[in-house]
Amino acid sequence: MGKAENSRIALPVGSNLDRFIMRNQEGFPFASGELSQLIRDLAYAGKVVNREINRAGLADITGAYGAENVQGEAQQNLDVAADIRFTRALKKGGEVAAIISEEVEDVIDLNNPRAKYIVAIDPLDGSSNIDVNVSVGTIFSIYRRVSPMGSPVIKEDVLQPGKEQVAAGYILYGSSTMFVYTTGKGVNGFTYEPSLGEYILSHQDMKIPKSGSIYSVNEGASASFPKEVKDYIASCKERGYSARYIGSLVADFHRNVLKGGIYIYPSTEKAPNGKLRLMYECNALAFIAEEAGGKATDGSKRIMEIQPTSLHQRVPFFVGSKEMVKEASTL
Ligand code: P6P
Repeated sequence: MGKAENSRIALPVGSNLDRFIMRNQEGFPFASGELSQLIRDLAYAGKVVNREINRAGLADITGAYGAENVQGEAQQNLDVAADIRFTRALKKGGEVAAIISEEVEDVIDLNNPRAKYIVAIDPLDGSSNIDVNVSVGTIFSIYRRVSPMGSPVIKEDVLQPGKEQVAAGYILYGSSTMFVYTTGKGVNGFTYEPSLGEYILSHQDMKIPKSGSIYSVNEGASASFPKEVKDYIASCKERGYSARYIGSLVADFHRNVLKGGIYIYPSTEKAPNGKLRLMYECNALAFIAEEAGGKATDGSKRIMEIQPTSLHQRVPFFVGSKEMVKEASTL
């Protein structure tokens, strides 16, 4: 796929995602449509998951599944359901060679000989919030495989630094459901209209304000925060900033993109390397943040420069308005 041209895609707000994807593809002279189809497959699975979340309380699919994921976290029924939906959609779509999922310990090799892409996904982030009707999200990164198509997927295909992403996005299941993504030509947001079954362009060329007055961090863990994080949070309080922490990364991130702000999950006593996972949470949101004019670090270096060493690797995460992340990071 050729280097994306600099032109931003201009479509009237109100266009649907499908038309936008096709217009976006025109900006990649060598594109043959596989990435476009892959994004459609993800968007479709998001519609199915959205429906299941919206009726979770009625269909008795909330609550714990009764098993733990590879992280040792109690899986919620909807974690498992969402993982199945996305895996099935990507397998059927035929564009994906392998998946890295928060819910599955090893790489899911789809044995698809003509697939070019690797997807890293958190099918349902913040799922424990579903039972209390708080927004949750799906986060995904898309990479091109480095080994020849048709050959077995290898470590180098899946452990790629975030700067190699060809696309990334999130689906926010909130008061409305939104599909937000980038292919390296800016960030665009689509609001789902259930009566039409369509995602409609509602937030064109999203930009994070250079600075802001919102900080998102779980201060319950602040006793063991690194000193520079404690000092930064103290400075936010001195400046009268607002503390906003939903406990769902996608929801906190999305609000900070729109209003300006910083989300921090630093290293803590309980999570010495931070809690969030590089491959299917931090890299995707870092790509989006940078494409929207923001910044993402692990507190000292750019998230997308980090060479992953394991599928479920955790890193400290500082993301949001460029000036705020710079100030909070010891760059
Ligand atoms: P804590 C949800 O489990 C999640 O991965 C993110 O969505 C959220 O921001 C964070 O963890 C919340 O973690 O330790 O503050 O409850």
